Amino acid sequence: MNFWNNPLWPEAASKDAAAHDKLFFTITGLSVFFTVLVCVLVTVLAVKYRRGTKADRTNPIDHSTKLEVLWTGVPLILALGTFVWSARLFVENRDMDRDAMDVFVVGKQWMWHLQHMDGTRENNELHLPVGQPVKMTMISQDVIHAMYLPAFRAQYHVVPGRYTELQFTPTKPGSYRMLCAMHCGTHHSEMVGWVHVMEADEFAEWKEANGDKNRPKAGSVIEAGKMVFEDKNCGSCHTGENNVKGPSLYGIMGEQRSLANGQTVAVDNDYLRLSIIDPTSQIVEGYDKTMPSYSSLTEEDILALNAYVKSLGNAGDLVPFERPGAPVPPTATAPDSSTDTANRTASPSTTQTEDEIQ
Ligand code: HEC
Ligand SMILES: [Cu+2]
Repeated sequence: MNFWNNPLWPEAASKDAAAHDKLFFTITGLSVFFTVLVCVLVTVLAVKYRRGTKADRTNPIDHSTKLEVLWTGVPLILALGTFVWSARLFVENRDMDRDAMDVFVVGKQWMWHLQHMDGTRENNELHLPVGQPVKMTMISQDVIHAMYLPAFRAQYHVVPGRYTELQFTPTKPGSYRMLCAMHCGTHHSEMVGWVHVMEADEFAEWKEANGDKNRPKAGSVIEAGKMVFEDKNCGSCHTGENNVKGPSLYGIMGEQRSLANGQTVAVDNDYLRLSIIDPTSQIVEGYDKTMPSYSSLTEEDILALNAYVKSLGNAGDLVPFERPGAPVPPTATAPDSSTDTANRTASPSTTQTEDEIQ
């Protein structure tokens, strides 16, 4: 399946591809239409009124409100229409699907490094089951790259120092190009790979056959994170409860944090990453600058640590053990669980109010 032989158009192999193609063709069509219209008018009028022709030059029109409204109004409506259309597609596509299958991506000069949540690693290749929404969490180890999957009409920058996300749903089995769309150095053009979309049972077989070969000893990403956590002795300060040495990391993913400087921030992958490599940048309220910096950890170790922290009592996820001292969650009775979760995880040493949590 090599679409280089057909340079005009890559295959449409994702859920959003058709909608994006429609928009793309509409914008291209409009541009071609107006370009041709203006070119033809310029040529015809230039020829007709060139010096020396006998064209009728009596009563030259110097103003026509009707014409002006027409040539301002029509393009305005068309432009606003395409704006609303594309903005809606964009917002829909950037609204991340929480139930999507997670894939971690690290870009580096000049290769793509991909990891499935069960720990299976791949380089410049990614195997996916058909019909399954996929969410990539991506970061670069060096310069700016861009994950570009033309057949899925998906592209997003992969930058050092912060996570970006990309989601798509492959709809057709086959092999499709994975490219880097950001000029990232000498061998940028070689930073290419393949996405292999397979039927669900084939994918399961592939996992079975290749999992062991590619899987690190630690097993899943969460287990790998746990290994780093134990290796670096994070647990000497972070236990299941807030204590004098450090705050509990249980259930913090997705919650709000009050900082010593009075700010409130949301705990997400970026916050966790910063807390680990540069702890003094954001001090949790009630604590001092006692956590050492772990800036020497690799991006992969940090991604694994994040996955591990997220697994610690995040509602609906893997819960290794009950948070000590946590009140029994009112699962059956409380349909509006947002404040309950916040209350459960609000730490005794910080003074979060209901307002801050919102
Ligand atoms: C010497 C004790 C100590 C060690 C060891 C330590 N931390 Fe911390 N950690 C703290 C303290 C104190 C804070 C709160 C102050 C701050 O934000 O820096 C904190 C905050 C954090 C936060 C932000 C938590 C929140 O509630 O918002 C994260 C995430 C974190 N640590 C992860 C780690 C990881 C991962 C490791 C191991 C690689 C680690 N820590 C090792 C003491 C420690
Ligand atoms: Cu690149």
